[in-house]
Amino acid sequence: MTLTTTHELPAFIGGDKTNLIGGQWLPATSGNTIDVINPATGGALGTIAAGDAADVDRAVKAARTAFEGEWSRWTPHERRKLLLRVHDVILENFDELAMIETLDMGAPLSRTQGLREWTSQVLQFFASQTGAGTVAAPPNSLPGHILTLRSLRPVGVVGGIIPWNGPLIGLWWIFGPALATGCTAVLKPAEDASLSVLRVAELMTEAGVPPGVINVVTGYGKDVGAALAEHDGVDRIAFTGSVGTAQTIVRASAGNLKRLQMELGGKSPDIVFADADLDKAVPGAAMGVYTNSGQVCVAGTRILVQRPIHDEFVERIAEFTQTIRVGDGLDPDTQLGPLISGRQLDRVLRYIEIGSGEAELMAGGRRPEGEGSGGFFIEPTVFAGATNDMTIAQEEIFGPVATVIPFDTEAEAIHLANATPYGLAGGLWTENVGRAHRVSQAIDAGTVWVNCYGILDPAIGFGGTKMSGYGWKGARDHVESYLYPKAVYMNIGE
Ligand code: TXE
Repeated sequence: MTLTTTHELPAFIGGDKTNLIGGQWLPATSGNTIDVINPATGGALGTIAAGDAADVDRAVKAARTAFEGEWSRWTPHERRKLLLRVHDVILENFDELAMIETLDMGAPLSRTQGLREWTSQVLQFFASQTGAGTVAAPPNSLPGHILTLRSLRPVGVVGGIIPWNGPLIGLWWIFGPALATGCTAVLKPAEDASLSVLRVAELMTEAGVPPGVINVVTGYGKDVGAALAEHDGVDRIAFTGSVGTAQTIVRASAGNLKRLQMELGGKSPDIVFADADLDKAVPGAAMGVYTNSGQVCVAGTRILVQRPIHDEFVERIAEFTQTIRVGDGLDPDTQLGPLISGRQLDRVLRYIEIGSGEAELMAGGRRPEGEGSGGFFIEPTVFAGATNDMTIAQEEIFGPVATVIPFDTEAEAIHLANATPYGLAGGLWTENVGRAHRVSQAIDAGTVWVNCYGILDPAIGFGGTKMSGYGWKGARDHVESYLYPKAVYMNIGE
């Protein structure tokens, strides 16, 4: 494992970061801070503000003032131009953002730099949607003197609560539709990974986003997230995270019946049929689990393999897994960086211990050799000889841990695929187009990949069912969830 320390760090790294509230950068009202830890070294990268309910209240009021002020008169055309300016400024500064993300949450530069094109697409997509609320006079069944006007109005102040596994992706699911529709937003990044969000907010301000339209309050979930979920001035919550926290937010948001979007975890199946092209299916299914060190909501962690190819598949995925380079994300050769935190490392190690008692450990399972950096590294890990009822097959581990489960028939594969409380995603590998169609329809999940895994077009989007939550991310559905329909019936007769 290589650790690189020779990079020139962005000037943004280091020092005490503050919150963006109503266009001003302000420390937490309490004065409290949280240390920012580089997960590859365990070393400090400065501090962020430890906000609380007082900061949330200020930010929500600033967002409300902005929502009701000049911003409400911006035309769709002006908002589109703003989103395109944001697009340009973000892309001009993308190398710096990628570096900040790598230092703050551990994903290798190969991944964070690779988000450039996706970021361009997501911003262009939301820029293309600014007319979504436009007033129309649809045909109706009323007498001719009744003119009906139907429009979609912005819901108001949106509270965004995002996790640490990809803030540079997650923030656009909030800021993008907010700018497209004329909403305003208060975003709470995860306490473990806030830096890229703060830098993006700074750049968005430079690009001309008016004061109060986007606000960022950093801090712990129990302080900032809970206050956002409860605040009567927030009209909608967009949350990505764990099921338990989602349930807390649903309860807390009942006071003013907030609209909710919940994108939660998964235990997604990835089915490899005997007719699959194993040269593609082995690395494809493996990286479907390991990407971002397994800290991906859609990770295909249950690999269901048809019995005739099961043993060969297990052998090959174990071999492939051992070739993956784990290390500091700043090293250009690194494929997998560290986990986000010591807490996450402990969680993954605990699951590996449980898995070792339940199934057969085929590869990985340890902290990498020579690991003495203080970073939170773990080897990618494969378990085989597993059954779908085992803990490692039912619970979201959120680490680079693959569980291989054999099956005999297509019907059994579908049954096993759906035998989980989650329904976020799934995948399958086959050369039979009929089977690809049948099985992709039968998997009870919001998103299914065939002969690939994890690709995502913002114009198409993804989402979940069952305990993976509700509310589509991307596409027109996402934009419309930031709007509410309004009808005006006008008597224009004598
Ligand atoms: O999640 P939390 P954690 C899963 C994954 C992971 C586990 C725990 O299995 O191992 O959850 O991660 C904020 N009110 N996922 O504890 O708590 C918190 O500050 C309002 C899957 O980090 O859900 C952070 O900003 N907000 C998931 C955000 O919620 C609260 C991604 C997510 O944290 C809060 C992350 C509260 N009471 C974890 N408590 C995915 N779907 O990708 C915390 N938060």
